[in-house]
Amino acid sequence: MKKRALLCFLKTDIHDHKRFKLQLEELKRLAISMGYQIIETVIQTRNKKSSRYLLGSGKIEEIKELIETYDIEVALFYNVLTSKQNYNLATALKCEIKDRYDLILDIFEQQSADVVSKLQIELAQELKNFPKHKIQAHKKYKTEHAQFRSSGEFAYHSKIRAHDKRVAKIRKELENLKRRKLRQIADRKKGKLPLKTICISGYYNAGKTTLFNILTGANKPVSKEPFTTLSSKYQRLKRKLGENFVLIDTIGFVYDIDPSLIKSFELQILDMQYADKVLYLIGMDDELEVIVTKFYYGLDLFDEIGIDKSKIMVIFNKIDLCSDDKIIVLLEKLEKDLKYFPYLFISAKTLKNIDLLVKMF
Ligand SMILES: Nc1nc2c(ncn2[C@@H]2O[C@H](COP(=O)(O)OP(=O)(O)OP(=O)(O)O)[C@@H](O)[C@H]2O)c(=O)[nH]1
Ligand SMILES: [Mg+2]
Repeated sequence: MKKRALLCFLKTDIHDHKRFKLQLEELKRLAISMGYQIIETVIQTRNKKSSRYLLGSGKIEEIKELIETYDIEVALFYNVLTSKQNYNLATALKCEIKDRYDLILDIFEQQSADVVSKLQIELAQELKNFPKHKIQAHKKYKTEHAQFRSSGEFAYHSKIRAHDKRVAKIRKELENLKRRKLRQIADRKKGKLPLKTICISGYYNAGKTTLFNILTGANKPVSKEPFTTLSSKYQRLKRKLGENFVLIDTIGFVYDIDPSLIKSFELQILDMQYADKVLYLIGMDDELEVIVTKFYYGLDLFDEIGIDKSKIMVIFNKIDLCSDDKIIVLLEKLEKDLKYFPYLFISAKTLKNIDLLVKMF
């Protein structure tokens, strides 16, 4: 049975329509991919967030009614909530509360199969959820009967200690894995014939793994679902296409992701930082305005995670799904910024321009 969900969104910029549309679409896509049944969507436009509930108290009353009428089990907020807001909302609405950050972490958790991703996700969850659990535990032991207070207090402090211990342990394990990865990166550059690394990067669903598979002969999983690939995959370029290249397929990003969330994938970021070239793959199946918005956001994200612009190649994929006119209009819209990058239009499905792409390596 699918969980019945209500989507909630606080829109703080009255004049913005484009970004908002994309943000809401993205929230719906993520919620559906996590198996929620979306029953209703509540949007409030006001320029100030309420520190108590994020949304105004009138809106909260409205949401309460919707939850009762439609038997809603979870309220999914686009906006990232503070621990206090989360606690207040859960108390007032009496249903499960999740924000976009939690939702993305849930998808990551569902998709993760390898040790590195699991550790990184667990650490991000510990750091995100702990302040919320702390508030809950604190309220609980304060409201318990006085004579039980000391035992409640003990449980509370032992929980904090367990959290700190677990976080320290994960950090140490990740640090070891990071050192091992840096050694592997250095080894690739050392040999007689140093290997050049090409990292395929970009939004989820852009076709990164599809491209990786055709360039290397691998058979890694491909799907329309968000974050099919989490941990990095490495494989040599097919021999007939060229010598001494290693391709890397890695985690995709999502529009408007919290930078701290993408930074939790430190090991995958190392792959992008140390690659000789980064292919910034963009799907041409989105609407034109969405492609433009995503293009600029992606560039900012590369900047944020320390990827040198000089090694980025912009690759527009899925041209089998779009008209020539769309390509012409897109080029006009991006003209002023695209000129700083080598770029190409390809189709990883029909193999259009794949030979030209390899020549650009
Ligand atoms: N029509 C068309 N579909 C494509 C093309 N490239 C990829 N796809 C499809 O797009 C979807 C996503 O492809 P993936 O290769 O899994 O995308 P990804 O970028 O690796 O996604 P994540 O691993 O989730 O980050 C799949 O359904 C592919 O079959 C293309 O050139 N044309
Ligand atoms: Mg993939």
